[in-house]
Amino acid sequence: MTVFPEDFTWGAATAAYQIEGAAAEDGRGPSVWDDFCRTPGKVLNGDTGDVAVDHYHRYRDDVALMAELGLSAYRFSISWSRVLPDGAGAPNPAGLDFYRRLVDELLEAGVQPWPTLYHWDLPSALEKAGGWPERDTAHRFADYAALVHQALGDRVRHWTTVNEPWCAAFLGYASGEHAPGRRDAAASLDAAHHLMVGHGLAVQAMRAQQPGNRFGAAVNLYAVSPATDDPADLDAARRIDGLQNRFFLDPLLLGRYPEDVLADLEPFGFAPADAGTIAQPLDQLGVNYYTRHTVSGVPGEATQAVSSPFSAHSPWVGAEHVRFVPGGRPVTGMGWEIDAPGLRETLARVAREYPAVPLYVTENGAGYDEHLNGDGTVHDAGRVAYLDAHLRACHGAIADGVPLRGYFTWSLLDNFEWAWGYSKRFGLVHVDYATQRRVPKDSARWYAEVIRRGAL
Ligand code: IFM
Repeated sequence: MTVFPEDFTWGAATAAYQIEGAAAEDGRGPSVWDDFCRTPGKVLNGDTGDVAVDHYHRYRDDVALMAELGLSAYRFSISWSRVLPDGAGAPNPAGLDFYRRLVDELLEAGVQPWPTLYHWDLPSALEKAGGWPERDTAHRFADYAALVHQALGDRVRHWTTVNEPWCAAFLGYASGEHAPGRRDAAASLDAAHHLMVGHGLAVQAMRAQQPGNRFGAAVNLYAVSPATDDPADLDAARRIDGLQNRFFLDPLLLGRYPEDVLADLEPFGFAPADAGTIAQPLDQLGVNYYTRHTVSGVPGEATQAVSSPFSAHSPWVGAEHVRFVPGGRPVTGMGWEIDAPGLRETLARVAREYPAVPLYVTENGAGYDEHLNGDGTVHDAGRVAYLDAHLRACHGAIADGVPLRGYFTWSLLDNFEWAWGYSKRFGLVHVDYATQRRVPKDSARWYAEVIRRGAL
């Protein structure tokens, strides 16, 4: 039997724009994702998060579902524009109140709340003022973090500042596949840097309020392999690993950007004092892991299944041949290769190359295009196999000595999958988007049993 430590955190994750709905209710202001969804051609089928899975109104039922599954923690995000409709200035009491009620409900059900402060839904007013490429946004983020932490910090112990800053910066400002849909390589690097600075300022502000709480960020890391040992492929792997992984891990944990990446990104620059602001001591680091990238630097056809800013609107020079190539593994419904050993490798790498920090897998899961059977079942064997393999990888990492303390699957519920709209389902629980009926899939029952036994 594969037994996990007794105090292992078993969780599931979601994000505000993907589940809440109630986009124009109770004083919520618009975010870049509201605007992006309304721009023709940006989101599949013109889908929006206006209603999403109506969690704003159904949060009590959803917390009851979590309790049924036996989750020890629930990772959710806070909508900045629900709390501060203009991103700054006067707070919206009804918005804060929603999160107070959610936290109370979770605590009552014995599920630890794990909020993330930024999961990509920048208030529109702040984007109009320049968005993340503007330094001021980092300061507004710290103010917002302090406001939310002031309201919830007495009952919420674990805090995540930013989620997947790589996506927010490079999909949002370089490739334009995500909101706000800009295609400006230089701006995307400033955005990445300011997300990091915002993280540091937010940790400082929150820690000053409650030094005993636990603070961290969640980064999306990939295992990266060169397609061959051709020097061009090795260099492509260095570049992808550099911009995808080390460009965020190094400033967070080492207090500097990787030199080789800075050389690739010239003339990107930043104020030297920022390095100290970013590298606040961390109490936890969230690792979101989905797949491995196999990359080549040899000219050839782009065969990537993964949408990426690295190809079309690269924020660096001299990398025109870097491309993703198939690694020959089975894929999920997203076209992402399934590589559980890559998770073990990634966790071991963080533990080996960076100062010790408690790690949590804050996202891991598989998206498919599934449907409910006539008998009210969803047989998602692919997801069960995916989760099983990745949890075994987590167990292996713990056996290797990695300080891995918990695992959150993405996602609790089917939800709005960004530019893919509602076409891809990641949930343990199926949602009928017409009726909002929730039906646990086979994977939900399987995960509940794993949690109950603390073992695979
Ligand atoms: O749905 C997203 C989530 O918002 C961030 N991480 C990846 C997930 C699957 O694409």
